[in-house]
Amino acid sequence: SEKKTTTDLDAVVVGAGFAGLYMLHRLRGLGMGALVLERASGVGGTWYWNRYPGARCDSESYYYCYAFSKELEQEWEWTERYPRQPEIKRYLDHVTDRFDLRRDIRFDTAVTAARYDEDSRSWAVTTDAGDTLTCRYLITAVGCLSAANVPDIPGLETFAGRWNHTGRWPHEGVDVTGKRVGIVGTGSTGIQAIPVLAEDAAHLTVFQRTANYSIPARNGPLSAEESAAYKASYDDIRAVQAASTNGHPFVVSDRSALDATPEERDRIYAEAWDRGGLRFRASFRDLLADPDANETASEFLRDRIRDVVDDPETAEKLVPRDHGFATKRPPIDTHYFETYNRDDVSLVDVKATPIEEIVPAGVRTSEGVIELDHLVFATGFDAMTGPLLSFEITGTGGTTLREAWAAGPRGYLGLQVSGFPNLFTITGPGSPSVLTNMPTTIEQHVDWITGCLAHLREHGVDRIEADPEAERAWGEHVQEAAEATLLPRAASSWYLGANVPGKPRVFMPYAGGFARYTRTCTDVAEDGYRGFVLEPARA
Ligand code: NA7
Repeated sequence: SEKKTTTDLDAVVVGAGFAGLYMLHRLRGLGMGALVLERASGVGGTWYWNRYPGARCDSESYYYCYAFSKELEQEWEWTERYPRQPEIKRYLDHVTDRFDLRRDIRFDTAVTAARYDEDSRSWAVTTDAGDTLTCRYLITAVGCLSAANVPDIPGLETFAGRWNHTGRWPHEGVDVTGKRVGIVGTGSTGIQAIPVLAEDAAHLTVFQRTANYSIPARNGPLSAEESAAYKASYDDIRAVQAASTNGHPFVVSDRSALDATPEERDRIYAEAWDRGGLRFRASFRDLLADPDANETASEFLRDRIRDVVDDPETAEKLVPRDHGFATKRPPIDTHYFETYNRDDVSLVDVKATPIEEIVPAGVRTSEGVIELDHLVFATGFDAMTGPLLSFEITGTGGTTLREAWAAGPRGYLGLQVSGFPNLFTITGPGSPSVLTNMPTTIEQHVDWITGCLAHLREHGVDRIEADPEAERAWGEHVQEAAEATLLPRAASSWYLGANVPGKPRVFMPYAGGFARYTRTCTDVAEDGYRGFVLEPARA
């Protein structure tokens, strides 16, 4: 096909998920010419790709959505407490059409490279169709969890059955009825998929590396009354989210777990357990700050696993000991631990019984071959940096982002990287992103970038770049904020890059809290974009 060159766009946005869609809407509002490039055939990002059985959001539907349009908030009807993947995909399709976004999205178009040109102060973006687009601003909306991590297990190519990564699930679905299925991974994804796969499979074998805590989701249909009540209180809900640590509309208790008597603590945890969901974390103020406080919650949750799982040996394998509750991303579930009471489900602890190789018939562990027809990798993602390094971004002096990040990601506010002028990274490393309710964080970033672009235009500026010193100070602050919590102590956490062999161990998201982060971003802007170097357009 003929190679096309599109020039003089104000902005190119990479990705058409929650972030890219809203960014396009705001760029339109500025009267800017913008295009979104999307490798998938439809909108949705995470919610386009993650179609595995049981795929569902762990945030509740009434706040896992955009806040920018009151009309949208009022007209959309969620059907369940936690939305399933198809429902979120429908929502994002609705948003796309309602705001007439589709005409400026190029689907089935993957960006292969982007190169900054200092003479024209613009980016040249090339696509897998061989097209080139030039634009003043390049804005990545590639998500934090979109680069699939498939473990490099010897012999995978010899497997006679089929295998899939959960984040690349076939759109036609996978029928596991009557099949012997294996699943590797017990993170949020595995914990959602395991009970659903167990229903259909002839036998399910779970390969667990690190045992995990999980809180029951207590999912169910959203009644008309509940829905109406949320809709009537959106102003309050949004205010609580804005003032929160994690972008969820929960008020964290101001009590220390250590000030409560054991009986009080048990009562509070039992109530949180019965209510279900991520709110469990808000039971006390110091669960993520004080190891002794954390241990009280961890121990409560270990006991629940022992209550639920009938076979004591299996229960002990499932009890987490390597990390404290919520120091890794805490999963929530529907009948996860109960699933191990089925006689057609078995658990392999791969730390005790390692996977040695994959053979045509299945998985060979140190104890022999487990025969399988289908193998599922719920093995997570090359988080935060993976998506940004999946195509080659070249900044000033011919330096690539991969080179700049060889020792781990750096960036200012998670929004810009020095050496890469006019590049904005929505939910980039060093932003709160994955520690928060994503749509909330995304809107804050997009709004900030929109304000910044308006400011640049107003002041005749056409080049903005993070100052290396401000970037260094921010990096230090990100590490200090992490050290003030228990999060960096979870050695196997993907927040640290620990799940990807060879990845630098750097704590990537900003753990200082969403409200504090937002205040910092606002101050920086009000202070004339402190820490950014702004250069007026050349005559
Ligand atoms: P996660 O949370 O990274 O979980 C991946 C799971 O796969 C986890 O249990 C890993 O064990 C396991 N894993 C990864 N590689 C291997 C190998 N090589 N062998 C055995 N087991 C392995 O990804 P999810 O998709 O569940 O969730 C990602 C996020 O999506 C989630 O946090 C939410 O934000 C939504 P490990 O713990 O590394 O020992």
